Amino acid sequence: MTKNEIADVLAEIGTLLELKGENPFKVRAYQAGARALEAIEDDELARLIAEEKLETVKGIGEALAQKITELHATGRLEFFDRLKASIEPGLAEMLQIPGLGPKKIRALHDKLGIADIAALTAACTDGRVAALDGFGEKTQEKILAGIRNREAYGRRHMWWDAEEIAAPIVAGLRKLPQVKRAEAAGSLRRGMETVGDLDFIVAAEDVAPVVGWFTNLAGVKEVTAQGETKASVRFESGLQADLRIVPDDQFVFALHHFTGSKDHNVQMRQRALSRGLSLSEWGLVPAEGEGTAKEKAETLKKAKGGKLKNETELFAALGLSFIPPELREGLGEIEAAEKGELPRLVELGDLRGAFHNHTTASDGRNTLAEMAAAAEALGWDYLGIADHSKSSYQANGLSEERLLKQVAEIHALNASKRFTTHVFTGTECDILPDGRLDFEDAVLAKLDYVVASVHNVFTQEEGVMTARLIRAIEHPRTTMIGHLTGRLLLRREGYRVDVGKVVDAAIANRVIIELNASPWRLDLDWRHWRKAAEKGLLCAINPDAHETGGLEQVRAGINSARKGWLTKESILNTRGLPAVKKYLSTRTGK
Ligand code: DGT
Ligand code: CA
Ligand code: CA
Ligand code: ZN
Repeated sequence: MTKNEIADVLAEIGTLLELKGENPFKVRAYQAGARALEAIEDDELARLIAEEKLETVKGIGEALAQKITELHATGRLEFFDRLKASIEPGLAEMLQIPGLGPKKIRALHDKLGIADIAALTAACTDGRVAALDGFGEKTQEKILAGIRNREAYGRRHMWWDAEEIAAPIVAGLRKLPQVKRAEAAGSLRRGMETVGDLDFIVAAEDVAPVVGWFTNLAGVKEVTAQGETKASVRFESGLQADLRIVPDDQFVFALHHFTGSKDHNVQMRQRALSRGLSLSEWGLVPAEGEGTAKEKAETLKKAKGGKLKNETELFAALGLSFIPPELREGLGEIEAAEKGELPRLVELGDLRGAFHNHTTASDGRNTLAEMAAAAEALGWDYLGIADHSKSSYQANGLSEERLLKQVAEIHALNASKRFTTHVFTGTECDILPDGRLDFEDAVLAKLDYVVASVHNVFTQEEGVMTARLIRAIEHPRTTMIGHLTGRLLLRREGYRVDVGKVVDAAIANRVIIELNASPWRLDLDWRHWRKAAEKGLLCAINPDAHETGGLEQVRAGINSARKGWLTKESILNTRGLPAVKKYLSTRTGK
C-alpha cells in the first residue's frame, strides 16, 4: 500500500472508533497519524519501515507504527477488518449522509436508539432529533435534506467510478474466444459527467458462455434480468449494467443505438427516413421494410445496411462525417457533420501540463517533489502548484510567509533540474465574500499565475455572487477562475451565479475559466463551453489534484471539454512551455 492508501485506512479507523464511542484520544491518534503519514514521501516511508524508525515521526506511536508496517507490507490489517465487522451496517450507512459525522451518529444511537437511516428519517420527521441537545431545528433539516439528496443522487454514478468498473469488463469481454467485438455504449461512452447504468454491446454468435461470464463477474450482487441475448446485473456499489449480444453484422447498429443519446437517435432516425431509409438498433434498411424485429434482421442481411463495418460507414451512409460519441447529444452535431464542420476535438494527448494542483503545503496528500515526479511520469512539460490561500483555514491555506517559502522551494527545484517538468508557482486564492482576493498585490506579483476561487459564503444571492466573481475577474493579477459554480456532482448544487455574465467579463478581461477536471466537479459544465469558446473564452483543463493519482483525472476533464465542442486552440494547457511562459508573463498589466 502507498502512504496515502495507508492514511485512508488510519482515518477510517479513527472515524469508526469515534462511531463506536471510543476514547477521543485514541480517535485523535489515528487522525493525527493519517496526517503525519501524508507529509512524508513514499520512498521515505519505505526507508523508515526498513530501518524500524517509524516511531521517530511526530504523530506516530508504537501501536500505529505496527499497523502502518503491516499495511505497507501486506495491504491488509486484521484489526481494521475486525473493527469494520463490529459496526452495525445501519450506522456505517448513516456516515454517507452529508453533514452527519460519527459523533452525531453516536449521539443519535445512544439517546434515541437510532440504528439505521429509516429510523433517522422517522426521528427527524417527528421532531425528536431537533429536541436533542446539540442538534436543533437547523441540524434536523440539514439531515433530512441530506437523506433526500442521497436518495435522489443514489441512482447515478460519477463517470470516473463507472469507467473504473467498465474498463476491465470491456477488456475481459474482448478476451473471450466467442467475442468478436465489444464496446461500452450509453452515457459512459458519451463521456457524460454522471452515468445511470452501463451498457455493453458485444458481437458474438455463441451467446451462452458470454452471458455466463458476465453474470458471474466479481462484484456482481444480483442478476436482475437474464435472457437469450441479454443480461442485466447490479454490482455491490449499486451500479447496474446491461449486456446485449448481437450477431457481428448488427454490431455497428446496436452500438450506435445504445450509445445514444436518445435525442441524437431520434434525429438520426428522422434523417434516415427523409432518405427513404429506416435506422434502428437492427440495421439500416429501406423504409418500406416493415415487420417484426426478426424480419428486419433478415432484410438487413440482404440490404446494404448489413455491409456497414463501423460507425464511420454508418454515418457516411446518411451523408455525415463521423460524429464522436461525446457530441451525440442532439445539439446540432448532425447539422455540423452534414456540412463537414465538426470541430477537431481536443484529445488527452494534447495536454502538456495543468495549473490547479495542491501539495501537502495545504490540503494535498503528496509533496511538491512527489507531484513533480508524477507530472514528469505523465510526460508533462509543466505543472502548476496552486495551494490554498490563508482564508481557507479548513484546507490549511498558506499564509504569505508560507507561500513565499513555497515559491522559493519551487524556484530551487526548477534550478536543480531534478525533473524535466517545469513547475509554475501559483496560488488558489480565495475570492473573499466581497470579491477581493485573499492576498495583497505585492504577494500575488511574486507568482507565475493566480487561480481565484470561491470557497465560502455559497448562499449569496445570484446578483451578489455574480458581482463577487466579476470583481475577482477584474483584478489585474487573476489568471483564471477555479471551479466557477462550486458544484459537487451527486452531492451539492453549484451556487447561484449568472454564468453568461461571468463568461463575458472573463473574455473582456482576458481571464481564463477553468474546466475543473476533478470527477466530482467537471465545472464549468460542458453545456456552457461551446458558446463561451465561440465568443472567445480561453479554457484551462485542471485536475485540481490533491494527490499524485489525481493528475490523471484530466481525462474526465477531456470528456467534458469534448462534449463542449472544445478544440485544443481554446485550451491554454495544450500549448508548449515557451508559449505558456509567454502567455503568463504578458498578462500582467492587462
Ligand atoms: P444513463 O444510463 O441514464 O446514464 O443514460 P444512457 O444514455 O446510457 O441511457 P440508457 O442506458 O437508458 O440507454 C442507452 C441508450 O439507448 C440511450 O442513450 C439511447 C438508447 N435508447 C434507450 N431507450 C431509448 C428510447 O426509448 N428511444 C431511443 N431513441 N433511444 C433509446
Ligand atoms: Ca446507460
Ligand atoms: Ca441501460
Ligand atoms: Zn478549490
